[in-house]
This record gives sequence, structure tokens and C-alpha cells, in this order.
Amino acid sequence: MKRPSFWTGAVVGLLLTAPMTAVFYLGWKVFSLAFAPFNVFDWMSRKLPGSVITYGIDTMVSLIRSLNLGSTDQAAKLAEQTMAIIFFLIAGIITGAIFFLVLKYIDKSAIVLGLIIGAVFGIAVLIINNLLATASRPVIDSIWILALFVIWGALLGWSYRKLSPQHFGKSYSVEKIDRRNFLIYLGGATAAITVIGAVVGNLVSGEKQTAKKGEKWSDNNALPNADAELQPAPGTRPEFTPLEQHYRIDINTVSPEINGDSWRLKIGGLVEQPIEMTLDQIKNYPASDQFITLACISNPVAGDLTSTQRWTGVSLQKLIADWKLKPNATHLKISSADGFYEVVALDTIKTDDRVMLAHAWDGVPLLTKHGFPLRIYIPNLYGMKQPKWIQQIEALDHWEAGYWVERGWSKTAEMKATSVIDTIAVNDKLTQNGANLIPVGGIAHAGARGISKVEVKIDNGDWQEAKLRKPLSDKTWVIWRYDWAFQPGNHTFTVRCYDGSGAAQIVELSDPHPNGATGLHSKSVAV
Ligand SMILES: Nc1nc2c(c(=O)[nH]1)N[C@H]1C(S)=C(S)[C@@H](COP(=O)(O)O)O[C@H]1N2
Ligand SMILES: [Mo]
Repeated sequence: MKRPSFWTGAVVGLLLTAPMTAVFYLGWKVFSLAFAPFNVFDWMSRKLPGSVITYGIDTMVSLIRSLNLGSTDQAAKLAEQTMAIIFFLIAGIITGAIFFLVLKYIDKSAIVLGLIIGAVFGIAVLIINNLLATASRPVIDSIWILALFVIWGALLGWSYRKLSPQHFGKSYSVEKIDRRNFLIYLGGATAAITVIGAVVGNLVSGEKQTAKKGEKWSDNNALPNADAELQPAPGTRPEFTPLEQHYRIDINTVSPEINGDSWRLKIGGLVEQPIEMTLDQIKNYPASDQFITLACISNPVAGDLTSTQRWTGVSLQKLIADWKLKPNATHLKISSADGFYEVVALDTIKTDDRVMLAHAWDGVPLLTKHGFPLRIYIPNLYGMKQPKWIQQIEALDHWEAGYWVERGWSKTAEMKATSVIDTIAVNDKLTQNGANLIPVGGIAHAGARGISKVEVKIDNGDWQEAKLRKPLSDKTWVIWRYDWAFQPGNHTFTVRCYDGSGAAQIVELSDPHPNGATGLHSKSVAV
């Protein structure tokens, strides 16, 4: 009877790693403990070269869009989480296979070796978990990770022993049956643990975090443009994105959970005296409210990675006045709990009082996934320049590349002008002065530069000016509408816009990487 093979090792690796993943999942859902597969994945995604990550993101966004998998950000997070678990299982399979292969040639106690491997992996993962700095309870997390990995390693060694011939000392055929029985027994036990872990974990995974009804500003207040004359064409997206529907993009499979009471904003670097501020101290400064359309630089033309909310925060002008920056300070480096960072010039802050540290959206504290307790707003720039979960601000005497800039994205990340056709409302025809009209509409946005004009073109006709609805603010998208005196048949609509200074939207097609997508949006319809 031969010793168990490489392939048996791979099977055992899978049989043990699947239930470990399920137990990690259960611990995460029930006790908010670290979920190792996500830790490893997030760490890898920070360490891999920017080009690989950008390729991965681009591929994912275009796959999600072409397969119509629904909202891009949610599908992307799900895809990342699935990949994280698959990578983890594959690592377990490979380790199991190599473990069995190595033991074939060296005559050591399998259980001791398994324990050692489990401990080494456990220590590596707990270091990764702590490096990510999103761990809220590092000590408990570390014990948990180490314990599961050590048990996993011991079981791997034990399985090898159970499957080894010296253990049986019987006839070949009896050994073969014993071996098969052991694998079936192991498979049954681990499948049961996996299913229980997954099902129970799913049951307790509470509702998505949201504000209570009546708590949000928008529950009790009319939007600032409630008196706007022009009504959106039926089917136009909501002008104000409901809080729960705001797109979400960041480098975390799971958002950092920060305790607002113990959190401190640390201000250091080129300051006379480093200081720490509590959330209440920041909230005690006079706050301002700004309606803002945020967009991700990865958003393709007409993509869904853009939303509009009401941000509340404190102008950085007011804050830096009390921070005693040294005269040679020229930039602030903003660092976040997840290891993300960006650098903003003091000149930008001094000349623009809209740059703020925001602590609320729609009148309630920032949701965890949107950066609780504090995020920055810098007008006219894509989201990649605007850290969430801020922890530290360091005054520098030079510019530095931020997280995505280091990974090959735009240094300035100024928002491109863009216009989108949301709807050609063929079922909402109206008659005006005897003419039959079909409402067509959508949005146009150019960062904080405003929109001065939107035009639509039907097939190869002339550009026609659309009507603009008074926007929520000069930083939000503008809703446009064009009532089309329709002709039956197939038609293609194209839209273009001009920013507040009259500059035309860029017509040339370009992908989001590295400067943000450009090109005109078209939509076809059969009437
Ligand atoms: N700490 C941190 N802040 C971050 C990011 C991140 O990964 N980590 N992603 C940025 C990017 S790329 C975008 S588009 C916006 C999205 O903000 P939202 O998820 O609240 O819509 O957050 C920005 N701030
Ligand atoms: Mo982004």
C-alpha cells in the first residue's frame, strides 16, 4: 500500500479549507471577527502592481455591464468577495497537495508538521489582518485566526496519518476500503460544518445599515430646487440619490468599522504641536451643507458609479486656522483607516471654502460604507481623491502621489464633463399645440463647473438644444429634457453638454483609465 498521494492531499486540503472558511464566515457574521479570506484578498489587492489591479477593475466593470448584472458597485463587491473565497480555497488545496507530497519523502510526524504549517499560516494571516489596520479588535482577531489555522493544520496532519499505510497495517484491500471510508467520513463531516456555517452566517447577517425613517434630512425637507419649472422626463433617474442607493467604491471587501467614541483625528507633520480631535470637537465647528454629485473615475460613459447626496461638514479653512501649521507647509496628506491616502494642496483649501471634512450625509452620520466618521470633499475631483474613514492628517512641504495616483491613475483627477440619456419615454407621449411629443431626458455633469447647455441629436440631424432643470446646486448634475416630435421607425439619440464656462464635452472616446471616461452617449429606440 502506497502512502496517500499528492491528489489525495488536494482533496483533503479542500475538505478542510471549506469548513474553515465557513467557520470564519460564522465568526465574522455573529461576532464580527476577522474573515481571513477577505483579509488576504484585500492585502493582495494593495500589494499587486497598479496595472494588474486596474486591468482587473476594468474587466470586472465591463463584464458586469455587458452581462447586465445589475448595479456595478454591488456586483463588483460580490465578485471580489467570491474571488477572495475561491483564492482561499485554492490556496488550501495547493497546501494540502504539497503537504502530502512532502510527507511522502520525509519521515516526520504528520501532526507536528501540520501544526507548524497551521501556525505559520495563522501568524502570516494575523499579521496581514493587523497590517490592514481595519481590524477593530486586533487581539481577539489574532487569537481567532491563529486558533483556526492551527486546528486546520493539525487536522491536515491527522488526515495524512489516517490515510497512511502504517496506520492500517492490514491487507491491501482492507486498507483501500478504510481509506475510502475515511475520506467519505471526512467529507461528510466537513460538508456539514460548511453548510451549517454558511446557512447560520447568512441568517444572522443583519439588515444593511441604514438610517431610520424620519431621521434623514430628506424625510422632512423639500429639495432646494423644489420650485424648478421643468419636470424630468418620465424615467429620468432620481435627482437626489436615496442614501441607501448611493454608489460605493473602495479598496475593501468589508468596510472598516470605526468606533466614533474612541476615534480621534490626528493632526501632525509640519505643525507647531501635534493635536488630536474628537468627533464632537469637529462637529462643534459651524457646519455647511452642500449638494454634491460624486463620481468614480472608473465610471464609464453612462455608468452607474455616480450619485448625488447632501453632504454636511466643516470647511477645512476653519479647521486649519486652528491647527498652527508651520509656514513651510504646502500640502496635507489625508490617511484613512484602510490604508488609503491622498494629498491636497493648502492652496486649494485656502482658495476654496467648499473643501470640507464631512461627517453627515442626508442629515445623518455617514454610513459605515461611506466613510464613518469622517471624509473629505474636494470640489471638481473624482472620488479617488477623496478619502473616507479619515484618521490622520499630516502637513507636508511637498506634493505626494496618493493611493490611486501611485497605481497609475490621473494626478489631478479632475472630473470630465459628461451627459447621459436616461430615458426615451415612448409610453409617455404628450400632445402640445397639436404635435405628438415623446419626452427624452437624462443628466449632464461637469464636476463643480456647472452645465450651461445640453444638446441632443436625432440620427444624423442637427443638434437641438434641450431644456435644463434648475439643479440642486452648482456641484450636482443637471437634469435635461427634450420633447421630441417623433417620427415612427428606428432612431438613435446622442447627447452632448457644455460646462459652465462654455467648454464642450470631449467627444473622443476614451476609457476610464487613467483620466476618466470621455465620449458621447447614444441610445436607440423603435417607435
Ligand atoms: N479610505 C478610502 N477612501 C476612499 C476610497 C477607498 O478605497 N478608501 N475610494 C475612493 C473612491 S475611488 C471613490 S470613487 C469614492 C467613493 O465614495 P462612496 O463609496 O462613498 O461613493 O471614495 C473614495 N474614498
Ligand atoms: Mo473611484
